[in-house]
Amino acid sequence: MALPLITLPLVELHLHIEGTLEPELIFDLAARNEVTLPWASLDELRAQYEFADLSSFLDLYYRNLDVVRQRVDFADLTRAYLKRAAAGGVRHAEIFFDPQAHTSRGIPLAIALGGVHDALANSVAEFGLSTKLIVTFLRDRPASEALEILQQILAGDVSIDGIGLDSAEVGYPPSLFIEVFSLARANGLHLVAHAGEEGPPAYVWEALDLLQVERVDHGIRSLEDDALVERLVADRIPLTVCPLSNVRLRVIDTLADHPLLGMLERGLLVTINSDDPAYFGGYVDDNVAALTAEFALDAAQLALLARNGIEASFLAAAEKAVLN
Ligand code: ES4
Ligand code: ZN
Repeated sequence: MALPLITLPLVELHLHIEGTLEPELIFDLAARNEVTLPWASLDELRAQYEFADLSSFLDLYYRNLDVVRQRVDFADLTRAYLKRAAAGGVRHAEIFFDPQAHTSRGIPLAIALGGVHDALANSVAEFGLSTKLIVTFLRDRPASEALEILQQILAGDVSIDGIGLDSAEVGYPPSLFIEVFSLARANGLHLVAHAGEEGPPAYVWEALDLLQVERVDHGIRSLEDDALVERLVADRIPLTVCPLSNVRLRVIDTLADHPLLGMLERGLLVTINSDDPAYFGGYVDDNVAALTAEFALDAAQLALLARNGIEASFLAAAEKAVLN
């Protein structure tokens, strides 16, 4: 029997909850919290969404968060993502949350993390979408700060599933975070890191060898190093690839230049994800649709990508079996 032409995404593994803050919600939260925005209209805000590179995007991403202040704001932001993801066919999401994007502007950790947790706690009942929560540390801030926050989280009452590393990559190698990752590992947390997005293959090696990450976020520059590709294939280390992000952050020129097919041919365990969908022009289903149109992906390729997402998740084997 022929497979259905479009296999909807089941799993999303690379999604920054802060990157789901849509322009409309920015205006709503500004009104709720009596924040004066530098933009007179939605169109004026949307005109800012042209990025030269990762750092020009991160400037706007951190700046827009100024409107997210109360526990209910964090819950509303998270609930809006869950609703949209479920509508796009997502059944399980492993969500990144950046504590330092909030603590650094005076929002208590408990407010921010608590609000995200409030929404996640109801996600299965409300949206039929299971979740895991991965706390990501900003690699361009001191590792001592990350360590302190991890210690606070471990002592607190919101349980998390893993840690990761994100923000500006070049100049901030994984080796800076060995102690943070050791503590997380000792506490049974899953480990991931952004590496090989703008940074060199050497950072992917460090993430694997020094941090012992189980997945690499982005990782597309791994293709520059054959020995690294062999290692990733041999160990079945998943790469959480984000095609529309790669285009919008100018990691590649156009979607047609995306190395997805080559990555699959080389046997890499590639998954498709949205990264920061409010900024990069689409949610995970939009990423899959764009790839399908660009590369004429067939049902078998779509099914492989969906299966890869399930395999790469941190779900238990029995939970994976339900999705497969
Ligand atoms: C990010 Cl695309 C990307 N890369 C690194 N850090 C990030 N934080 C949010 N989106
Ligand atoms: Zn990311």
